[in-house]
Amino acid sequence: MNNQRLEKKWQKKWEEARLFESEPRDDQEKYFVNCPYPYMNGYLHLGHAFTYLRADMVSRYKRMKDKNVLFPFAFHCTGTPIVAAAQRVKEEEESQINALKQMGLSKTLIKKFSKPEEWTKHFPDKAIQDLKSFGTSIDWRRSFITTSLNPPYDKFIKWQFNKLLDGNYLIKGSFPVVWCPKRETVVGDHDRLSGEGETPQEYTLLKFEGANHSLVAATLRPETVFGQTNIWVDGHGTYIKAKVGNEIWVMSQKMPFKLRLQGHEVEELGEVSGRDLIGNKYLAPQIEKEIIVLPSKFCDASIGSGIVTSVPSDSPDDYQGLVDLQNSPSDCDAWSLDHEYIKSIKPLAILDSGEMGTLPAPDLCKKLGIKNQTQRAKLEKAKQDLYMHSFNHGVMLESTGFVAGKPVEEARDIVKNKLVDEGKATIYYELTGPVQSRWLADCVVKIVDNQWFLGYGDEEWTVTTEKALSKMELYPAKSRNQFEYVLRWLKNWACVREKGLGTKLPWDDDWVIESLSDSTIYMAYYTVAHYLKDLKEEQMKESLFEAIFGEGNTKLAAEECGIKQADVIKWRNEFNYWYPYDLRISGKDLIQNHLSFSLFNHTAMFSEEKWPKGFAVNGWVLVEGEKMSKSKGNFFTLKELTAKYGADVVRFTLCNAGEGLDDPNWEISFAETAGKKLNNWISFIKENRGKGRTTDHPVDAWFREVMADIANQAHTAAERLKFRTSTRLIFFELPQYFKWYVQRVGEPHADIVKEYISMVTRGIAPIVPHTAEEAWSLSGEEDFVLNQPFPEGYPPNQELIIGENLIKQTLEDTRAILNIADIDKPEEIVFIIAPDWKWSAVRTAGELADGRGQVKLNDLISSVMPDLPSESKKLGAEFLKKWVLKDIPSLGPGWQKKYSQEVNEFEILSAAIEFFENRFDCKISVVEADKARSRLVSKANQSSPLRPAIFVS
Ligand code: A2H
Repeated sequence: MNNQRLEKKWQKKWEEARLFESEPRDDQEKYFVNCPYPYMNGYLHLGHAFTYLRADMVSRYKRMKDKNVLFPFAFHCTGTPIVAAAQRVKEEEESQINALKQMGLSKTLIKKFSKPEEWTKHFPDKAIQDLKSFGTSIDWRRSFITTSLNPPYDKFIKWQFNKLLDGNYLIKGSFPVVWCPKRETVVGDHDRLSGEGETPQEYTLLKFEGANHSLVAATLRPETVFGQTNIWVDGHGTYIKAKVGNEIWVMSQKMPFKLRLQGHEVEELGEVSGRDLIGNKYLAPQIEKEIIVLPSKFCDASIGSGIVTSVPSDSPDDYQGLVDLQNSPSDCDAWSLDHEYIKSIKPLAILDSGEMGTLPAPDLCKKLGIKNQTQRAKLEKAKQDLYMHSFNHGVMLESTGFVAGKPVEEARDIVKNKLVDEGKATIYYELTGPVQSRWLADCVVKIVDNQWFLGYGDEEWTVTTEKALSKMELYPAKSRNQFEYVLRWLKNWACVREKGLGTKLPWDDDWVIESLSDSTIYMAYYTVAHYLKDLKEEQMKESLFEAIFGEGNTKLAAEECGIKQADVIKWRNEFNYWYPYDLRISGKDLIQNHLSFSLFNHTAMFSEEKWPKGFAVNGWVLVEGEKMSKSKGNFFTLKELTAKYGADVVRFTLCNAGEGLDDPNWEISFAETAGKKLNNWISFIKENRGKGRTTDHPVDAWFREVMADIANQAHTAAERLKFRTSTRLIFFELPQYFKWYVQRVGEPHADIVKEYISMVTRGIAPIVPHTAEEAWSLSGEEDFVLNQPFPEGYPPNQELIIGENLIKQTLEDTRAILNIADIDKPEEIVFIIAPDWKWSAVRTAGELADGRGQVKLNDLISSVMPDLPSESKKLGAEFLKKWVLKDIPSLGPGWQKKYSQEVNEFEILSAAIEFFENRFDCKISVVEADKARSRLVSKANQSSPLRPAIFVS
């Protein structure tokens, strides 16, 4: 049977059995897992598939752990991308039409995509098909799309925002936002082609008064004004003179535009060349001294005003710029500057940067061997190091007067506020880095009035959210630092915008709630989504949501909304049953927004027992070690991969791609061979089911322990969501042991065959569910494998495990020796086992070993030698040396455990004589080293515990 037919068969059976339609059950513990819904402007791809597979593996695993599992799924349509793309289709823009063509859409269909609604229908439908073919265990009855296109969800979000407003979680004000000048809209992270994470940054714009105009310069360090020595401009650049309010400023060419967006009235008056500014003097703010304008190469016209105030004591750029001029009489000449005067300019110490001293910039430049201002990389590093260091450790010196003795951190705001109050500076914003919007425009900062913000910067809210985090289980545990950092770092978040699909602010129709803000508590909505679907507009009053999700009275809500009270109670109970969610799985890139926002909003909206219980984060999928991208041609949709390989192969390959925070890597060679591996398992079952002997064999007990051991390890891994590890153990390691078992016993025991088939099949069921169901039914079992327990095992009997390893090791060693000695047909083989004194020496070494298993030779010699019988002393010293220097390193950490067991090597090997004789077709015997005589004596000296000496002739 072809894999895809087999997969369809099982998908149909699951659907008919309604296996994934989860209902509350009082007698069973619930487990609610979810993952971020995808944005609906295209088909699902391999990156989506990885996260959704993880959620599906957990769902299936938890079902096998007898949990009542809910795994729902929905579709995100909020924001501008869909609207923008639909608009482009309407305008018949070629690249947009081609993108849709490439998705395989027909011409007539593409026409329909000029309406946003078409996107929100077409792509969810396709995503459902794709995820069903992928074998996901989703309860599709609870699916929905976001935005006002779905009235119940729209009402739910309105209820949320009214409640946030009541709770003072929303702040209104004028705020700097990232702005697309082309589309005239706020640009969230999702609306960017590049520049994710960049934000507006506050600068102090200093004014330098001249005879008939002022120069303006943006600084991040207003507290350093005390150390100003000169002003930098780009001598080859062109500046703009403009009237700003009542003042006349000289600034970069781009600045008038930016200033207007930040609320200034600007009238451009004409151009000024950089060269004409050089040599002039201007009154510097705060120090009220005239300082000279000098040329520099590092002035960047795209930052601030393109003019920089120079503080050579604390800015590596400024210091190096000055040194360059001082070193070059010819440059001074070329700019008509007096070289002697330039040489007289000295850095002024203004603050103490602790271990970096009071003139940190000159010191650092010399230390790093910076030669001139064009060494950008070195200067950039010096700049960053010093910036952080001064902020954290700097203290203002006496010479700074009103801020003397204050830490830099405090002085910065004091100086800034004073200069702004005196009209000598103003606040100005620039982005922390370049941002390009979806509409291909370079973004800038705009100050927007009447903006609404979620107050993630609020101290009290942050502390409550930190408390919620502290109670959560995180996978992997080491992601906790990142979450802690983000909760502290998050500032107020602009949660509305002027355009796009979504839910309007309930009290202000001009604003649409943006896409990261309407997807923070929707996991709660899943619990009742299938009930709310059919309600009429007038039935969806706030009281209904309050009664289901909050403290509301069900009777009053039922009356107001015209719904049966019994229904409202049922829905409320269903929410209470499933909530909070147990696990949300997501890419690690969403820690800094989606996941943290979800946590913040839960603490605002719900009582403590409804706060999320777990987050799992994973890396980004790589294809053959490279980032997946359309331009590289290594971009795969879920649909094409499932069509090519079948769902289980895609799942198996993705599961094998990685676990934890590392980026999972899709290996094509694995995908190419995975199908065969899975089919082999089916064939194995067909050949071996019902077979096996019914009499006992001594080695049976060993294999039972191995199964228990592997199951135990796999179970531990699966509990930490490490399904790659669990699958490797069960599907790759255990079969190797089974092979050995068959070698040892000839025909395996029937019970063991049955148990082995059952265990492997159950162990791989969360990962490759179709193959597992087929295998389960082929092996003659009833019901779905999904309803069976995942293997758990137990800590095995170590004696049995070590004993069998001794036989395996001895077989391998013997083969190696025969090989080296080039003996085809040995006449006799003798295994000579180590004497007791070697065992006790090794145990003593185990007691002396440090955490990494290492032992000091001298310590071992002085503990062991006195107790050795005199005839063994010489041999003893040699043995101890070899053990510490050669054996321990090759055994690896934790070796001690193996040797702490009582192992009767003589008995174990003697019991396997027949097995060895069959292998080597000669006489085999086992001798204890101290009983070895004549020809065996010298060989016997080589024996070690668990490594008998092997004599062959
Ligand atoms: B800072 P960001 Cl003491 N081109 O001010 C090049 N550099 C510019 C610039 C432009 N158009 N506009 C501003 N800058 C400089 C003082 C200072 C600064 C000290 C120490 C460090 C320091 C005195 N120069 O900046 O990363 C300004 O110099 C280190 C971060 O490009 C401004 O602050 O945004 C800083 O660069 C802005 O740095």
